[in-house]
Amino acid sequence: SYFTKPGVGIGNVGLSKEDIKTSFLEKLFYSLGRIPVVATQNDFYISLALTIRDRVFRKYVKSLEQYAEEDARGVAYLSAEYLPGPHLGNNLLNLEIMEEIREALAELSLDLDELLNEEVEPGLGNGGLGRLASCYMDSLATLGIPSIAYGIRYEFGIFKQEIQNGWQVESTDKWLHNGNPWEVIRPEISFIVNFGGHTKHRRDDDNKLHIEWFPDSEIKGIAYDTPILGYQSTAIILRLWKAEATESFDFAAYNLGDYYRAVEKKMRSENITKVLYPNDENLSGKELRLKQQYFFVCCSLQDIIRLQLLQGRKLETLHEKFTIQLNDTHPSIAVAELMRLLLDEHHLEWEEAWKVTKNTFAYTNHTLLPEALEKWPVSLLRNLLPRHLEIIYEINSRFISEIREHDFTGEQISRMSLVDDRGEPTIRMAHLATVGSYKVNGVSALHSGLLQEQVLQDFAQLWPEKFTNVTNGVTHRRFLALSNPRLAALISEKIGKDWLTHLDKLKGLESFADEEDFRRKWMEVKLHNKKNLANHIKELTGITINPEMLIDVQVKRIHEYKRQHLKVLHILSLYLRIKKDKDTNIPPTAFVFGGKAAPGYFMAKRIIKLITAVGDLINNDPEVNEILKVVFLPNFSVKLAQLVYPGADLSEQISMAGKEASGTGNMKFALNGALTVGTLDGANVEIREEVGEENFFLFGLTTKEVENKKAEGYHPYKIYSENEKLKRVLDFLMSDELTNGDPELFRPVYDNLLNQDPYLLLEDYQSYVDQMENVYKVWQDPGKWARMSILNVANMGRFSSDRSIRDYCEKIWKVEAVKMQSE
Ligand code: 26Y
Repeated sequence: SYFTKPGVGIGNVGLSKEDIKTSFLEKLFYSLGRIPVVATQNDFYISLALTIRDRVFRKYVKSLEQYAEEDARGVAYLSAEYLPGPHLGNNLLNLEIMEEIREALAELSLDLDELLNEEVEPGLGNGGLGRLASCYMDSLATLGIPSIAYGIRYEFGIFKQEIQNGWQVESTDKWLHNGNPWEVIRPEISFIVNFGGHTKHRRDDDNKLHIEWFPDSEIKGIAYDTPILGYQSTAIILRLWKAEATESFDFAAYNLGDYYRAVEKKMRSENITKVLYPNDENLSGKELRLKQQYFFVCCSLQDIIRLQLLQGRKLETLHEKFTIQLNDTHPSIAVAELMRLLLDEHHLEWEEAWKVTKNTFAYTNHTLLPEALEKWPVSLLRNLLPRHLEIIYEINSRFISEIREHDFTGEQISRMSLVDDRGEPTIRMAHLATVGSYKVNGVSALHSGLLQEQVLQDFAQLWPEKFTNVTNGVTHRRFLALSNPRLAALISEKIGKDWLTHLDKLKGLESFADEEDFRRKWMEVKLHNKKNLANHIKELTGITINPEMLIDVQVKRIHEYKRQHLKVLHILSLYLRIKKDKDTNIPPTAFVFGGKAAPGYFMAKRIIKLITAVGDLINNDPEVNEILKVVFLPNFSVKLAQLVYPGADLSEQISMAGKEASGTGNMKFALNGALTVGTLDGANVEIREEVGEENFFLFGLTTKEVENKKAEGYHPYKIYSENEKLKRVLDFLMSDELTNGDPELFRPVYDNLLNQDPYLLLEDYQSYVDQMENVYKVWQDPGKWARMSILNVANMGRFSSDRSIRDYCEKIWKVEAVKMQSE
């Protein structure tokens, strides 16, 4: 081992307070050229980050050695999005040196919390899907699963959200502005990616067909590696690709002397990794987005092939050494690209190449929403990736011949085809991913069931054994141990620290749920976290909330199916009860919202304006603002999330049943002792099963009932006219008090709800309002609330991403953990 050679690879990377202090000052001096008296907080942060990165890399090299020694089978995770959150705190937690570092810094008159606050997080994703990928990296590393994660190094991540005059205003996220101490550029790991042009088919003397692609442009992808450390254990690499122009292309292709045009071309090719598309679950068929997808897939597959060949193995056995997980359809062009690489570059026969391909990939579906299912126009593919289009056609024609042999109707066959030619011909990427994979999974029990009954039902009939479920999970290390240290300490005091690696152990808390003293301590921790949240709310919005209030939170992307506006209707009903009915029976509540709207999503942006308008009205009305407060927290992020979940009493999970594939925020809230009010949607169903129905506030139609309601003809206007209280609330949306005399302001919301209401807000309204009354009844019994909160946490074991990753390993990947030998 490299580590056992005397004096080699060791360096000063000890974990003691003194070792760290020395390294930290050395980094400041030698890597930044600074001495403490002139250094900025950011200089100190960078020095600390570099100090810690050394320790993390040491763990990484060590794990790599072990994987190589065991010749282990491994996972490559392909995702267009990652939301890792701040690295520093998590790495300190996982190295178990938080307190030593705090002391070391204090001895240098520095404050760890201030340095932690300097970090700008990589916002390389939109929401749930990107955060899930990062939770899975945490668990892959912790469990010691040989793995590598690939993605795109967007120069600008998800936009920064500000609220101006109540509206969302977007600006660019310059996350690399102060440099990024966590990544290492790997100039030697770089690949060429081609685009455009045409193909030529020719037969050789043996009548063997040779196909050659003559692209008309090329771009280089360069690897940037960020180590992700697991708890007490190994590290894995997040490898993100940045696009650069190739030398040969930008200059040789142009007339000598035409320097500026050459440079312009160079800039254009570097555009590919400039910015993350800020749409989630809402398609915009942009050419650049397809270029991004192909770019990162092409680099990643070449890298995987490089690793396979480096180990002296043949490509015919690629699927034995690697499994490649597709995080939604965003990387699904990989199916065609792997075929191209095997056929055209490495000269395998079709049958052999197809066998390898379909035994290598597995596909996770994250949505049933038709508007989020990717379809690429054939014309676009023909221009950008002509060879891939040919391959897709060939896969399709062989697939269709195969299903013709089964009892499928003509209608089913055209439904299953990879090509949708009703209207402008498009390629259905979910079908490509399904045909090209050995396993397909949904992300909660309900969602996986619906996937097999709806979107992919014909495929499930054809290949029932291909379909499975892996319920999502979250890393309880970041979202409990790191972000809620007081609750973590209280838990460890009662049941020890095993829960950090075995979340099931939380079950041990159940027996303390009736202990008076434990309940008191539990609620003291919650109150402390609520004060902390209230302070941040004050700082970010200027709004004062009393920490004793019930803190009722909905944080997630803004989308009509998630029904933030249903929450607004409830708030308005309370407001009107206070103002009009002089009702004094409403417990003081702070309603907290957060989340971004896709910049082009009209309704979502209106909903933000609605929330802030209701907030302005309520927060400034002395008759109401002692009882109700409404806050919109701008720029929701992982960093903010870590502050919000610990301070929440109530978690809003109120999507229309059948629409939220899983949800993961629901798990993070419950893990921090918030109670849930929610529908039977996504993972809510399983959370309720685990915590017990008596510890969950359920309301609304079930998926089946939603289907029936829609089938029989849904008439929201009828509900409006028959429910007087609801009518009063809805009409208030058009009132001058709320709209300041602009009747158009919320008319789109009003009209939509009265006439279409595709997500059944009016249908579920009464049931929601009634269940909220029940919430208030329990809230007024603090002992009961505390008990329910403890029981929720005690039963969250199943929702650790460690369990999800173990499920993936067993049900899908057939990959095993590698045991680390101590140094
Ligand atoms: C195609 C493009 C417009 C697109 C871009 C991003 C489509 C979808 C997305 C992101 C989807 C997403 O975040 N889905 C969420 O995945 C979570 C993790 O599985 C689920 O918990 C959550 O219910 C689902 O909405």
